[in-house]
Amino acid sequence: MFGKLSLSAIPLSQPIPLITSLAVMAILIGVLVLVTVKGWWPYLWKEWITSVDHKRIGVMYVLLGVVMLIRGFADAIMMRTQQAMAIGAQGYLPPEHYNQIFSAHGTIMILFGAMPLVLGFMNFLVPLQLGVRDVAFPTFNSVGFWLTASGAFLVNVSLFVGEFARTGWLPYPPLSEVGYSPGVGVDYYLWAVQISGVGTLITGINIVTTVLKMRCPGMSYLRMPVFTWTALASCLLIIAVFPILTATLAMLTLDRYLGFHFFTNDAGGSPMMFMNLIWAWGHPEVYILVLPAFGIYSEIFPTFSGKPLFGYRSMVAATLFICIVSMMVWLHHFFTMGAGPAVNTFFGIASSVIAVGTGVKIYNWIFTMYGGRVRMEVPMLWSLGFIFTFVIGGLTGVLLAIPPADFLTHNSMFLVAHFHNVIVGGVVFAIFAGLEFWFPKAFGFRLHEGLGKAAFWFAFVGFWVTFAPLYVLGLEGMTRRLQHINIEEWRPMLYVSVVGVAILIVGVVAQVAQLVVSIRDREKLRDVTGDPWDGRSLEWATPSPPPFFNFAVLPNVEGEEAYWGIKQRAIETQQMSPEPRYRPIEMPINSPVGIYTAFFASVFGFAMIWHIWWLAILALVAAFAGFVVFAWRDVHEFEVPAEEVAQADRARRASREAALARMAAAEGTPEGAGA
Ligand code: HEM
Ligand SMILES: [Cu+2]
Repeated sequence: MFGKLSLSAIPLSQPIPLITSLAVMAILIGVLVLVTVKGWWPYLWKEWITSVDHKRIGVMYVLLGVVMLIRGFADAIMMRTQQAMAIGAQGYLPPEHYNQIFSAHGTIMILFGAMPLVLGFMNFLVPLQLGVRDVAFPTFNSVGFWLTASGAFLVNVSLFVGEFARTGWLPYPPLSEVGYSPGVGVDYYLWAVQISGVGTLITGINIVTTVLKMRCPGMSYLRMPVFTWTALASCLLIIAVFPILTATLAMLTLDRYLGFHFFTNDAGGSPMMFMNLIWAWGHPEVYILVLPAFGIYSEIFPTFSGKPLFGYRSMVAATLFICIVSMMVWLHHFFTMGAGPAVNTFFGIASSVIAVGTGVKIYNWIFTMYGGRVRMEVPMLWSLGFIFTFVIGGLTGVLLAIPPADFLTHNSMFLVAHFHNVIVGGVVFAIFAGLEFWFPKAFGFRLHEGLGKAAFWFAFVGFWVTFAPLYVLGLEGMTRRLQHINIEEWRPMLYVSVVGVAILIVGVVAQVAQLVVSIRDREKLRDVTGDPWDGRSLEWATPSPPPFFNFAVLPNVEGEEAYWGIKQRAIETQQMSPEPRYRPIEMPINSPVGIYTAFFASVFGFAMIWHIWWLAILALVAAFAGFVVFAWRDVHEFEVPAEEVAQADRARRASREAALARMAAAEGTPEGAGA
């Protein structure tokens, strides 16, 4: 009846997961009770859960990512403290638990932390930057988000019921085959990643279609903001490689469930095939994350330097170059596997060539600042921290891409330091820069500046104190994923690294405090203009937060930096363009199909993990039935009357006119006159 599921699946004898489970459940129940008592359900259901508005979906993606980032950070704290305590001793984590933690940490950080954050930025920004009202398939978009949430949910369930994989974040066979991993851990991994992968593919298709088909009048390809370009490149990669992931996981699933032998040496399969397939997805995956991050920096450097981006066209070319070459280097992840010198040389050179494209970008960002009036606000601090950190991460990457050098550093702490340099310095710093930058757009008020600066400095210093010692340890020969350590010489550096984690914790606390304080002081921090940073692209032409239809009348773009041009003209002539003729507009209606599908996808995944076949079949049928019902609906859109559109837009125009008048008044004063 319940397959492999029994009471023994709940970790009653292990205090750490048990206490965590109970605490998380207490918080969850608390939140649910609060929402019920306050009567917030109708609002949440109508405005958020069933919303198909790309901005709301973007915000929910970001929220999911932030929560999972904190969860992954908790794992990181445990790993670093365990290793510091386990020098010539056992430490406090039993081996099988430690192995689950590093597997969950990597999986969560990449697939359920960074990925939703990056997808959230794309969802929120791309339609605004293109001057359109929504993505190409709004309801599909909601399904994509909820499927990602479903995967994240299953990973967290593994903490309470059963176990997680002990294979590392990429489940290499034969370790992940039933023979060596008989439990449900790998199955949790397989179904969680499979379900969220479908969601990611949906979002990828949506963004690519939006960029190719839905730009506002005048928005030619070479006038698109660089963030939108990077979103396009990233989503093209998603469409190219996520199907590989799906197929690979499906093959491993067949191996585990039905005794196929795709990846076992006996009976003719090959574990090397898994390596090739998983990294054919895995390497592009890191570029799926880092390209949009480059896009975020490309918006921030011009804005805070008061200058257009240097070398716009070379930036676009470099983006596309990286997009293509990133698919040709996967084999550098297994140089040591005996492919021979010719193959290794090819992949070594291909890998190093990516650094050329990245170098172009770094120079462009530096030249953007050169001669500009640079404002050192919080997004800019993260961006400068990124340049420093990422350049070093890139250099050590080039080192690893030299096959003979990789024979020494492969699977060592040096590698761990390298990829955290690029992934934290590149992607996570971009996320924090972007959150600070676009927060006022999404919510209508800025974040507290002092706490933002504190958060940056603690995170930056904490990052380096944590990870620089790992380079040293790697060169001293320490391998990754050690549960306990018997070489006394490694002690000092392991201790320094723990100090770094303590500094990072302060940074995280500052970040959370910033949010709390800013919400408390939101009236003081209110952004009335919609353009708090003197921005250059179209999202800053809307009020903060933008109305659900984004633009009352689609903008007409005449040149690169669409909004900057419109703004300069208004300032020169001291007046705005004449009021347009407002028309009624059509907007898509809300739909519960996303949450409905995700609910049954979660049940399906859970049932498959525990071999509860009847429930799996039922849930699968229910999930698809939802789609069929949805496809048959008659009403897709509702009409917003012209009067409502006009009213919203007149309010926006009034606040812009007030801003113009303020600027004109400032012009009269002595300092203003020189500007
Ligand atoms: C900021 C504090 C962080 C710390 C202290 C930390 C710590 C660690 C440690 C110690 C390991 C190696 C475990 C081992 O193999 O011995 C590791 C692995 C990993 N981390 Fe982090 N991490 C942090 C943040 C992140 C972030 C933000 C990401 C991604 C966005 C990330 C992604 C990964 C991945 C993919 C692995 C590889 C896991 C594996 O090979 O199984 N980490 N981390
Ligand atoms: Cu790679």
